[in-house]
Amino acid sequence: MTTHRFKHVFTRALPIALLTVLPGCLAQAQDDTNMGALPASATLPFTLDRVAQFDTPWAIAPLPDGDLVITTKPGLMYLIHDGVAQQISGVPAVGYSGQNGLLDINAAPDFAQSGHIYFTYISPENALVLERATLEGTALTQRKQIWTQTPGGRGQPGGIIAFGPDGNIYLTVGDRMQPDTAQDIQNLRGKILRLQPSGGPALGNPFTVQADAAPFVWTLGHRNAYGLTFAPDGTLWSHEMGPRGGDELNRIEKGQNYGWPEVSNGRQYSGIGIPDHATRPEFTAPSLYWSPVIAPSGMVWVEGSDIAGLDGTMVIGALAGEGLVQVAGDGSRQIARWDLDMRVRDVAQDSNGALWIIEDAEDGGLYKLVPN
Ligand SMILES: [Ca+2]
Repeated sequence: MTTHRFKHVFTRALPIALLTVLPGCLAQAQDDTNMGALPASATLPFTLDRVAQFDTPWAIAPLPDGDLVITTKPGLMYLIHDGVAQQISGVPAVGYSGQNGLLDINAAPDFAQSGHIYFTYISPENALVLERATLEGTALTQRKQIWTQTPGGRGQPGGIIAFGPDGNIYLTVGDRMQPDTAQDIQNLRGKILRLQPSGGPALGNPFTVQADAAPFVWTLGHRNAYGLTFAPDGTLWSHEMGPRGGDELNRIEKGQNYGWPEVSNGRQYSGIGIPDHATRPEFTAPSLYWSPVIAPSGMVWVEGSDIAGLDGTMVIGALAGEGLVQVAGDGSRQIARWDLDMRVRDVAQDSNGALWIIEDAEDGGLYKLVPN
């Protein structure tokens, strides 16, 4: 990788003075931000309590009363109350295939009053849809499509929902396996969108002067982001899957371009190289990256946990990494990596402070993390 990076640096015209210091700096920077080769932690600060299991669960939504809602990729939704799962009725038909299906779910910040719950799925027509419904007991009612991707696409759907402190919805949309669309401001793939909870682009988005799709865009140049979370100070963090290598943790800032597919710290699956972020300063580089990959999926900012050392940090699920990864709250380093011998699809913290994970498998477990 280092040689690869130098090749791209040296093809650019750089002052001689810079060349004398740059190689060392870049090699250092690369080592400092690649978390992929760091060893797993020898001990776990928790044990796992398997509470329930589902066919290919995808996301966990904590509710204010301590209950959870679980989605499954094939298209079912469950309410978990006192460890017992009840199926939720009124869920729309989804296009279930490969990476597509019923995806993320979040209770609205005013759920206790409104009962509003927001979820994403791939429609039978292969479009990513953001929908709002009212959860009444174990039934979805008053469903409304807030946003529908036009055109749709193939895999790599994204679909992660986060509510901002500004009251708006932030939504990841994957590149749908059409990488070049991530750089097209008028194509809502490979983006993070910012929407009003009732639908329509949020006020103050960076590209409002342009017509049609662009007013929804908050950031661009993303590949397939399955993690999105706000820190208490309002910082928005996201992670995304790289190609072969180069999974990224990104600090998300208004109007920034994160570079996909022009730059990546990974390679194409064919083995063909892609220029690193450092070769193109107009693109925002990741805070951390993972080569080899962990395939990050799900992310939570932890506050008020009974597990030692977690507060003020972010915990990320890992599919290929088969466990959890803990990163510092400022995105500066990986603190721990816990091997759990399972593909972790999502991680969440309930209203009582307990952490939960779900496993990407046909008999995928829902586990509570119990402090040691
Ligand atoms: Ca990037």
